[in-house]
Amino acid sequence: MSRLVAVSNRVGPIRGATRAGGLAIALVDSLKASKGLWFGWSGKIAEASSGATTERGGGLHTLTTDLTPQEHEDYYNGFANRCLWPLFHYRIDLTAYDRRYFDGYRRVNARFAQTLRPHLLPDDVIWVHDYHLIPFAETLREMGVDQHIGFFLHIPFPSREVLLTLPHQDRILQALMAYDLLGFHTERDCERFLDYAVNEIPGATLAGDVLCALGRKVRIKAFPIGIDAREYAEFVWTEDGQRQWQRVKTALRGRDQIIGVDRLDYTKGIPQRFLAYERLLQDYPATRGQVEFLQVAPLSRETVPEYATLRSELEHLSARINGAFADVDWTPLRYINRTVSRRGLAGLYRASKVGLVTPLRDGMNLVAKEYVAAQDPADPGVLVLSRFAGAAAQMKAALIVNPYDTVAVAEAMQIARHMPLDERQRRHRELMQGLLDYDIRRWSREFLGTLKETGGHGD
Ligand code: GDG
Repeated sequence: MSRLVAVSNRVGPIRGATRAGGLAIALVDSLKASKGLWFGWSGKIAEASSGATTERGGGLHTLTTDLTPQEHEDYYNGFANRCLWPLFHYRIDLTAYDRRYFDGYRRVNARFAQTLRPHLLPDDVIWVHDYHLIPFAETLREMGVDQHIGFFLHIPFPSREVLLTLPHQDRILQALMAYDLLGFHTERDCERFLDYAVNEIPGATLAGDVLCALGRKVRIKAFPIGIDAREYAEFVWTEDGQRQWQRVKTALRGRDQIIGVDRLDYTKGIPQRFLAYERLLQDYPATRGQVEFLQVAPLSRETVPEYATLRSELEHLSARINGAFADVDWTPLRYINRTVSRRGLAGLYRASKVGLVTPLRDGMNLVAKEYVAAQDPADPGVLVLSRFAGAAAQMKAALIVNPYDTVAVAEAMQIARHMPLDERQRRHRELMQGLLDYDIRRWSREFLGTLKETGGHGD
């Protein structure tokens, strides 16, 4: 059995951490099964980048390296989070291209690849994750590494016209061609990538799902990420799950709760969602005093200026809505920046009649899946889901909305609140079946299976 080497910007959190998510769990499973190695940034910033640290424990082998303050600024904050992240989410207006960022991004990727190189074994299968590490394989190939290397993009792949606005986008495309397999969440992402590659690389050809260009062959395939739905449903019954569920039920006193859960990020459409909720209270006066909206939005990327702007916008909007509609015994909108434990979150979902997942763009969106998994099959809540989330391609039994249309989103909240039980059950059954059919373990199994049979496409 070949060994899995997983490469991601952050290694872990592995277990016990409040934010340990499905991805970490899926990787840990596959890593343990193959006695694999997990490599990436330690999460620490140190004045001098001091080689790498190896750790073994709990059946897991990790290799991590620190970033210098300059590397952190250029590679992580700069090119990854102020350039690729907004651009790939269609926010050209927020994309801050800077040549320094791009150089730093390539330098860190090259240094990471050089750090990993001596630890590689001839039969290794290497799985690189996400937009931080696009050029990683290119350096490995330059150093003669010919093992199977796959890449999975967790965020959307944008349309060709959007990508062409990025200076040096051809370097990104060239870097992607160093892999054997490129995985995306949806068929639409694959199509957008192929449209871009076939039209922008002279001489590129496509045979089935294999792209031939620049002397290499790369397979392109969709692998929609899932969750462990069975385990997630159990979270409701844990101590934390029960505690949060009961707290909310007591506080609600029979009112309907609508819930939103997102990292505080401008891609998630939180201001538009607040406006849609305001619209609900305006257009349907009977909802006043009868519904509460809970938005959990833990802070993220706080050192990136666009996130600070979003934070103050949301503080302003939430104050405006509560100021206009609150009563002495009713707070229409509860907006919290605190991180809730993973199990506690399941209790909050369970206590909510409506799950409002309305990103402006999203690779997949796991909150949509978690909300469904946490529902009571006998009396389930209703998922209202943005058509621009990758999840919408799979979760067709949700109420699909356009997040920019605040009137329609307000209307969907009303439809969800008043949906008859048999329709809620039917939709929930269909959604849950989808989650069970294609869960997180199948996602990693299929990606790795495809990668192993795909290798050797290089020149
Ligand atoms: C990227 C892509 C793609 C949120 N608040 C709390 C908390 N969370 C957890 C959720 C969920 C996760 O964070 C968020 O996952 P998403 O999928 O919604 O979004 P991103 O973080 O942007 O992830 C995305 C994903 O990668 C996987 O490929 O789906 O499209 O953007 O699990 O529950 N967890 C806890 N407390 C919180 O307060 N414990």
